[in-house]
Amino acid sequence: MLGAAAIQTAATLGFTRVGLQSAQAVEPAAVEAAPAIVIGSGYGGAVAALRLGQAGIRTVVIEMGRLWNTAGSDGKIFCATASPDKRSMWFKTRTEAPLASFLWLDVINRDISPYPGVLDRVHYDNMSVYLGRGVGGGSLVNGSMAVTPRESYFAEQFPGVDLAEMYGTYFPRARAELGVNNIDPAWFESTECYRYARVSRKHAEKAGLKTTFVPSVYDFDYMKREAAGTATKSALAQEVIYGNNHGKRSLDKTYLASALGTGNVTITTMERVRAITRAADGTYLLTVDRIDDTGAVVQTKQYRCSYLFLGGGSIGTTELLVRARETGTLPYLDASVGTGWGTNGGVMLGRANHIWDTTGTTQSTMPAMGIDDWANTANPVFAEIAPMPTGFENWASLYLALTKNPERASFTYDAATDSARLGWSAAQSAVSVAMAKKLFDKINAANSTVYRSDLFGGNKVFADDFTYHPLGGCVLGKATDNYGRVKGYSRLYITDGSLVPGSIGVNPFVTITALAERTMARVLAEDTAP
Ligand code: FAE
Repeated sequence: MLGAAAIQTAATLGFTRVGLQSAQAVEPAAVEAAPAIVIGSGYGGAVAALRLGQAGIRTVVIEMGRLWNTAGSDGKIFCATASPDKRSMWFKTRTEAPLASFLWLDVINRDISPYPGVLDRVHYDNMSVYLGRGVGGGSLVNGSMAVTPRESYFAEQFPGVDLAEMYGTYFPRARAELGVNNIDPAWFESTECYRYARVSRKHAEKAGLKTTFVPSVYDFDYMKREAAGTATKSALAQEVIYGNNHGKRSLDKTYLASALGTGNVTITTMERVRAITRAADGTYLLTVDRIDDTGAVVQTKQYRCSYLFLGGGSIGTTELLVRARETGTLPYLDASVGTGWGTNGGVMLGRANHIWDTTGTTQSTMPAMGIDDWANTANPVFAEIAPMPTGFENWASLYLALTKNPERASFTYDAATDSARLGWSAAQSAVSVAMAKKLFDKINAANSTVYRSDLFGGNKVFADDFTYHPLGGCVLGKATDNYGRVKGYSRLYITDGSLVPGSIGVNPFVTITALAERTMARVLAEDTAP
């Protein structure tokens, strides 16, 4: 448990904006209760927690991962990417890094012992999904790229959302709270750690393409000190997908720290919500499995609340609601729950550089530049220039291309495993690959370069079987109203990436955060108890 406030029984709860009169009469002793519960502590959950706490509403956040605040025997909270140990991945026996090989050699992944590590890779047919686990969700493992989507594409994806309000109020609010900062362009031009990005820019420009700087929630001043040798290295020490020990403004340092600071928010960890039902009095009852470091369920608990906020992410929230609808615990959920899922059109690929185009032995793990060809209506692509921080010169340029892939998939409930199955096909990934290939064929042609085929296992050139950006499943305006209120149930809300209809054209966490801010502003203003 975190925070100043312990969870209290409903009989002793005090409320300011949200009432709970009906719930107080029927409190079984074994049920822990709060006026509001938030499931998950990623972007959507963290925004909900802060705004509920500031409104004076006692709130419990339930997170299935750990709190990452204790150093291991090496003195570090997170393990090194180059020598990952059990802290790296969520109950795996071997790491499953996105870059699976180098020069076709299996030198990247390591055997590890199963443990509630920080990065998960969830496997479905034809697609696997990387997710952050722990207090802070995806913010613990992501690349910090804090991109606001183009207004025109946001409008296409969210036709019911007021653009002036989004771009005038909620995006700026999200960026401020997340601590978004920009790289000093002069430093970018001179530092060794972004040589790789400058090389990729040169190659893109030779093909007539534009590049753009990308804002970040990694503290660029800290990174400068890393480069100068006056701060402990993190982005410059290959740290990213298994956690950053320094420099990153992850949610535990921003939204969640502020939420705890209100004194009204408590976070429980290593507790996984399994089922949601609605009691006759209108409160929500959650069945929650408490797990230990081996993954064993050591206790099954019940929580109850009047207001339930779902922040388990595209995968977590969608699975909970698909299960609830199909097992009949929330039978009135809309038929669109479980639909509208996409990968943000993402494909990873590498290019082989000429011997004179060195990308450097020290590469910042935090991308700071992208190739922006989204305005090309024939083939819209935004490609982040990604690092490949091997610690030695590898003559590779790596990219995560986000394409305007219109393909969407649905989840179905599998009773045998009590889980949601994703119906994504290889042909749906091929659409993203074709778009990425068009752009990078052009870059290769202009620079007389070729693709790398040694990085993703076999001779795979385009890594199209995993995503960092699972989006959708409970799309805004379909599974919910226009503000994230779940259709069919009152006082049930979604604030996470499941609202985004499969694609947003840029890295998604700023959008998820801003939409959550918009939902919370509306809900706190309107959904008060009688
Ligand atoms: P998320 O952050 O995934 O949080 C969900 C939380 O809920 C997690 O902590 C879960 O453990 C927890 N949870 C789920 N189910 C349950 C349950 N049943 N019971 C209790 N707890 C539960 O969701 N995005 C960017 O914008 N820029 C980047 O540079 C970037 N890089 C990325 C790099 C990597 C390696 C990865 C994996 C992702 C990256 N992303 C990036 C994506 C971004 O992190 C992701 O879109 C957001 O984290 C999604 O936010 P949500 O709030 O939807």
